[in-house]
Amino acid sequence: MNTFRLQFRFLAPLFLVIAATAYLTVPLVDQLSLRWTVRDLNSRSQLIANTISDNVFDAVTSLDHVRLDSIFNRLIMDERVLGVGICDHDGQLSEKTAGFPDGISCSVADAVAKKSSPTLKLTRGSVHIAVEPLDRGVLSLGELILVHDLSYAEKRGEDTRRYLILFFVILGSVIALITVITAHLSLRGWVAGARALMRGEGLLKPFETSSPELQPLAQDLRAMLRELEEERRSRESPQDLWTPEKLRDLLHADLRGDEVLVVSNREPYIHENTPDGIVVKRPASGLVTAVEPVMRACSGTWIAHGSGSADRLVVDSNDTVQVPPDKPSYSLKRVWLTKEEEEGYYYGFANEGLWPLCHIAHVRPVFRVSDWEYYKAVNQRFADKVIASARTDDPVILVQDYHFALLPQMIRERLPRATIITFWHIPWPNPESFSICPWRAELLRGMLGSSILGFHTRYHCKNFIETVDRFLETRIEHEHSIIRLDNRETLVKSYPISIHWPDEAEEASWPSIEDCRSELRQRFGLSASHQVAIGVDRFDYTKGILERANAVERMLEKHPDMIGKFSLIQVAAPSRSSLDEYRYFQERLLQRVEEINQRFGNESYKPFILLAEHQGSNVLTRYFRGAEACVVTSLHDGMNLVSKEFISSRNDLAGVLILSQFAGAAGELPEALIVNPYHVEETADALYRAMTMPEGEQRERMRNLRTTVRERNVYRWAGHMLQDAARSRRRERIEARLLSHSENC
Ligand code: GDG
Repeated sequence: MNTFRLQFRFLAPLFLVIAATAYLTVPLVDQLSLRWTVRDLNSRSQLIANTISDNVFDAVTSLDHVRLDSIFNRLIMDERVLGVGICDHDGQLSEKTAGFPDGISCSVADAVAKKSSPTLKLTRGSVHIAVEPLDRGVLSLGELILVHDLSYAEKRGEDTRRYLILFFVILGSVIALITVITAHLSLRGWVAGARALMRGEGLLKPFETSSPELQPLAQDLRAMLRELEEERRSRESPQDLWTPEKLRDLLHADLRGDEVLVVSNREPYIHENTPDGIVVKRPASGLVTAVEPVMRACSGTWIAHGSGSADRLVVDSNDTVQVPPDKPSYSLKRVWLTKEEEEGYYYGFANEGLWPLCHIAHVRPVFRVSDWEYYKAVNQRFADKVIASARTDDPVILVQDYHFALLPQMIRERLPRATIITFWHIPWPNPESFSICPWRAELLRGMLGSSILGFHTRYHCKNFIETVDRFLETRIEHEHSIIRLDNRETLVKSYPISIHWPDEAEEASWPSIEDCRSELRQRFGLSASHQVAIGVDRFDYTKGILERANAVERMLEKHPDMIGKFSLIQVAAPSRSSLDEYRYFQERLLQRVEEINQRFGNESYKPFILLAEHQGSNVLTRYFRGAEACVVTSLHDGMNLVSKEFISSRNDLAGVLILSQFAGAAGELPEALIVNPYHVEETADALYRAMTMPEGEQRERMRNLRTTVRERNVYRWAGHMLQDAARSRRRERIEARLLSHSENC
């Protein structure tokens, strides 16, 4: 509306000016054209007179009327010549042609011819009169009168006037049209500029469509925003730690209590039938460890595969159960899968295909068409469940991991206003490795249905962006890590995952370090001074457990004095054991462990103690606290939470972390002993160094490690993602408002 008012204010004076110009110009052009016509007729008349005067003279003097008529008749054959006549010395019209206008006498002709514009208005129209002397030498016969019809000139004037008016009307319309279009475009330009400004992007790029006049302003604002953001982040001092309360506040303030849904394959609580009745189990999963605190804070709905034998027995008619069992604070909605679906989608496509594809662990990915079909179908099933569970049309949906690469796009199609945050918990390979997957484009498109796509490290983000660049037609803003596909944008960003940092009450519930040490040693029949390193992993070939065993062997070779005094206790929680690769790996490890234990051990001593069973989380904490070191030698790992759990358990500031350079955590924890697990020598040396490290050095390293993990805890991980989601929602709301404003205009 405002635009129209603006345009009207500009157009009204414009039309007035054009009308006034037309009003002044038309008569002027009329006069000008008459003057040119008169001048033409003057010369024409003179030319005619000069041409015929001799002949006329001869005809008159010889009284040859026939000849005179013939000359005059030939003249009046010209349609513009109305008549020709001769005035004698007495001022009488002695000769005249037929059609000579009645009202023109010799005196009238003389009078008119003397005027600057020798024209005369008669009843039948205007005429031009020219009077030329008819003489030869000193002899004069009188004057030749030539009368030209001026009606054709009048008609031409009328035409000119009409064309002129038409010209002014067209000119006015064109100017008005240009004004309207320019006004609209410039408004849209400003709107686009404002939008880009709010996105904090685009305006600095010369090829962006935003209006140039906004660019300096945008630069200033962006710089200011960046400073504010940095200031805010730097203000994240230990006093301003991310806590469950802070996360809850964020959800209420920034997301205004918006609906939050989580989707993952693994459920956070598994109900199992046992001889003692139904028991609830917590799975050994980094993902569950990380996401559970978020759900506790926001009381949303978690949708996951119901895999427990008693899962169906405890749900309501909506397949939902309230959890945690001791203090229900959110809903767990279960999706049921058939054995075939689980095998195809989970074991097949996700774990035999995508898992080895994304981890550089030298295990070949297997891609079967049937698995792919199940993967698609199960993703669709979860999408349907999410859509059916959503109470609003713009929920915040947290999609977890490589089991659901297609889900974001499937949800997006039905809930276009949803904010979909997908977190990929495992590494992202380089484009060459990813190209192995026959359905690479479909997977990438599916993931780009997300509003935000999170990885643990910048390196994984870079790999993902390069992969998209290689295989899809998209627009990528490398500066801001934004990928645009089908008019939608996905922010690709790193959010290093972490753990819940224990509070004082939890720490107080832990047994003392001394108790943990002695309990651990007693359990495995070791002496009080026996040195122990601990490893805790799912029994997975990516975790480098075999390389760890090799390092133990090499360390004992190099330092025989350690034989009988050192053991590595390895917890290997069973995982995906039905898959061939996992079985082969487990068999190979058992064999290797057997060899090492035979070589260096005896009846009462084993240098490598393998516990291939799931342990309670409180047991793990005690093991961490009772060991001299924790060994993480993953061949490739998205982040690795075990390293952070070890650090959090060591409030005595003792203990050494040995950490693979190929775990995402290595980037955050440089005070660990960083090793290349493929380098047996280096890992063996690190083991020895850990066992011999002075207490002071352990303290220094551990203090820094603890500060890092405490500050960069899991609430910060979730908080940063949700803050970005809130920011994107605010931006979308403002954009929608601007769009509707510009459309109303
Ligand atoms: C994926 C990524 C990323 C292990 N054994 C037992 C047990 N666990 C717990 C650990 C830890 C979790 O499982 C394992 O987490 P990780 O991070 O080490 O590894 P993944 O399971 O492969 O997790 C990984 C993670 O997702 C999060 O994004 O860090 O890179 O691969 O919490 O303590 N827990 C219990 N008993 C066991 O026997 N209770």
